[in-house]
Amino acid sequence: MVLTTHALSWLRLDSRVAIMGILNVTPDSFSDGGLFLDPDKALERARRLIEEGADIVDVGGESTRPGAKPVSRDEECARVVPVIAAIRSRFAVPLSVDTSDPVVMAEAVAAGANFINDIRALTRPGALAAARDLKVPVCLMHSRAEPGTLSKASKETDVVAEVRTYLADRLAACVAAGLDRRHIVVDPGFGFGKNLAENAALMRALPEFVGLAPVLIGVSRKRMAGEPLGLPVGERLHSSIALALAGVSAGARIVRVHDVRETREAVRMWEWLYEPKEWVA
Ligand code: 9MG
Repeated sequence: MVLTTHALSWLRLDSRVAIMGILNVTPDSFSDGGLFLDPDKALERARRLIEEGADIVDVGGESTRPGAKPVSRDEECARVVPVIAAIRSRFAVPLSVDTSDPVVMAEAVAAGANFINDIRALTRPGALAAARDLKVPVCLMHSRAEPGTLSKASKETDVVAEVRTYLADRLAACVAAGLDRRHIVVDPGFGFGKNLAENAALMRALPEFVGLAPVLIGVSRKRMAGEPLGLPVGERLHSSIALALAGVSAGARIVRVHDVRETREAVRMWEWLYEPKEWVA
């Protein structure tokens, strides 16, 4: 599927919140590692996400959980490219590739991806140029550290100012490099090197980010959805939905989740209440 309309208009973010379904093609992701490494299982997972109403499916081949092993470029391509190609040959759903590597970006887009989700905000060598040349929308996420060291990275700083400044700077770097500003989405990176209090502060301050670009949030099953209530990873559905709705109330327009159907219903109810004129089922 080639999404030719300009910028992100195909996600219709002005009229609804988009649900991004997570497809981890990894052996070691924190909540579903190893479940979808087999391409047939990955395709089945994609089918389910689409049936449940995902507006975009995010395919990733590198785990970002603390302690995760780095993955080589070849291995990352081998994990995500055939899966993206297989989904694209069967479904018209927009597809996102969760990667920081410029070669993986290019191969994924050639296989049918329409969006780049980069937890390193295009800071890897060659990533800015690749995103510019590929001309697909990009999510720039803030992270304080490499995934393997995430939980040790929190600092004694004003996290909101730090993240806002970082995202504004990366946005400016992208525009200076020739990316279309309308192609850019920002994400404060919940959990990425931030402690619980910092994650909470970022959620409360989310309205300060919406002036930069459309905001994407990822809170699904994360530590901040578990630790405050003492919930293990497998029991974080309701708390994840509560956080997703807090984010939507604060202005987030894309929500990255494992549990599409449940989150979508909650978000659509919120829209029915608070954005009735624009509400689309
Ligand atoms: C890949 N990945 C894991 N968590 C994420 C989050 O919070 N945001 C984005 N954009 N990507 C994420």
